[in-house]
Amino acid sequence: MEIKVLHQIMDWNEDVSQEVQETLAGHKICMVNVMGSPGAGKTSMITALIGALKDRFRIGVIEGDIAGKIDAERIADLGIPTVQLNTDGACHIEAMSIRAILPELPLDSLDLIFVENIGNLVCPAEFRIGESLRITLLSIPEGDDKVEKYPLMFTDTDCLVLNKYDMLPYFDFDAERVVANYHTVNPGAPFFHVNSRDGEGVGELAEFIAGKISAAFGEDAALTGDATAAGETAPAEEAAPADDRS
Ligand SMILES: Nc1nc2c(ncn2[C@@H]2O[C@H](COP(=O)(O)OP(=O)(O)OP(=O)(O)O)[C@@H](O)[C@H]2O)c(=O)[nH]1
Ligand SMILES: [Mg+2]
Repeated sequence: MEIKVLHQIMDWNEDVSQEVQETLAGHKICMVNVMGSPGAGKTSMITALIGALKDRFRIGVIEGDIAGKIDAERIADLGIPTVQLNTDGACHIEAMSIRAILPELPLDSLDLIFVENIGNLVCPAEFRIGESLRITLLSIPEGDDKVEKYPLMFTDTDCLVLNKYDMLPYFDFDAERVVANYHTVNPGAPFFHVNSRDGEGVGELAEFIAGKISAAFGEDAALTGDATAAGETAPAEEAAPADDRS
């Protein structure tokens, strides 16, 4: 007997993901799905990338957290249009939540949206949310065995950020092992050594993202207007919870 339920849910998410991607393409917006463990430095990296890219692209942020709006407040303090998405227990964001939340952002005034996914090395990799680009963070204190233990997170991504690289001298972390394992599951994929706290390595990562935007929307996708115009108007808002089906 065919078991259909999980298959239908996954297919449906893929359909909505496609719909979200088409909506964003219509607005010439690149959406970046930022994934990694709790505390890996996702918000810190997004903050650093905003600093590196805000003069070239109009940026918005969707902050995914199980509860609270601490991260959204951090980003909104930068003058960036920000929406907090609380999943109320779900361990990942699904495409339908992004579809529901997009109207809360000024889409006509944005070129780039960062989505901070729920801190988790498993579920977020399984659910496309309409993104054009996926970034997986692994921070040095988490250990150098994570690619072997959680391969999908490193297979189904467009780049790996080894964050908290400044911590390398203090941890028994073999970066070459990690990159070798990463390239086993994701041959030739780019990786970056980043310190999100002081900005080291963020410039290279920012150029990678800018290159992807240019490839998708052309060289003139870079900002021609006022980089901060969108950010001056929109406060952090709380949106409806994601469907709890983790
Ligand atoms: N030394 C160092 N600390 C960092 C770096 N990036 C982030 N941190 C610190 O790591 C802690 C967690 O950073 P966050 O950016 O909040 O991590 P997160 O992944 O957004 O965390 P959650 O949203 O809770 O999953 C904070 O104390 C940051 O200051 C880094 O590159 N180097
Ligand atoms: Mg965060």
